[in-house]
Parts: sequence; structure tokens; C-alpha cells
Amino acid sequence: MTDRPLVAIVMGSQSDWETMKNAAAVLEKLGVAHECRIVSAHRTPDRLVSFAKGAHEEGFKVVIAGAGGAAHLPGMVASMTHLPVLGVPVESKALKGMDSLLSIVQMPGGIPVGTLAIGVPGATNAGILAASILATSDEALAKRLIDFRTAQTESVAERPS
Ligand code: RP5
Repeated sequence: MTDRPLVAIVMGSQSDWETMKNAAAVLEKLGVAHECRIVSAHRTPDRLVSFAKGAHEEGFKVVIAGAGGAAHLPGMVASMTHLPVLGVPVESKALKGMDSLLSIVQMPGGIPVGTLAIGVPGATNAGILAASILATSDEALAKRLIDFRTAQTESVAERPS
């Protein structure tokens, strides 16, 4: 793993970490350097602007942004950077993450957010997808990704035990 973080994982609240740590875990497994930060679109708007505007200059190649409820973080980050932004709808208590999903996925044409599934599978897949994006220009990472997928396939039993 290189020291320089290539993937930024940002989340709206400490309470999102339970979900977003799964994106970090899969990046760790794939040997992709990453950095995790709390950036709230509503509670820390200035932090949001400086993160999003500076993400490219900081050296990040992909941003994973997770938020729940009125989940404006991924879209607002995408509005201020040309980097690919992967959005993870965190499962909310009141509406089970449907609010998060719709807040993230319904972006206006021109400002894309690649939206993943609600909750843990979405966070895990955001990590894998970020690695896939980076692997298009990193052969060693592509090899690790292929090995990861092969191991996953081989771990599936033919019959239930
Ligand atoms: C959003 O509000 C966060 O992304 C989080 O999912 C949700 C609730 O935040 P807390 O009240 O738990 O800090 O901004």
C-alpha cells in the first residue's frame, strides 16, 4: 500500500462510521491507501467546502461519501469537484434509508454521484468500486482485485451446511 491516500472516505456523522468502516475495511484488504473524515453538509458546511474544493489538490483520486436522512453530502461534494464521487446511503432509523437513497440518487443531470445500495452492502461495494476505478491505471491493484474476487467465488459452498 502506498502511503499517499488515494481514496477519501467522508461521512456526515460519527454515527455513520458503523456503516462506512466497511468501505475502509475492503480498501484495507485490497491495499488501497485511504483516509476517513467526518464532513457534515449541514453541521460543518465550511469543512465541506474546503474538503470538496481541495480534494483533487490533496491528491485524492476517488471520493466515497456516506450520509443518512437528508443526505446532501455526496451531491454537494460532487458539485465542487470533478473527481468521481461514490455515494453511500446510510440506513436511517425513521425511514430505513429510503430518504438517504433518494437524497443521493436523484442528482440533476451534469453532476453525477455513483449511488450504491443502502447500508453495509453499499459501503462495501463503494470500496470495491473505488478500487476498480483505481485499478484501471494500476496493474498491481488490478491483480489484487482479481485475486479478491476469485477468493470470494471460491468461498461460496455448493451446498448449504
Ligand atoms: C446525517 O444525519 C448523517 O450522515 C447521519 O447519517 C444522520 C444522523 O446524524 P447524527 O444525528 O447521528 O449525528 O447528516
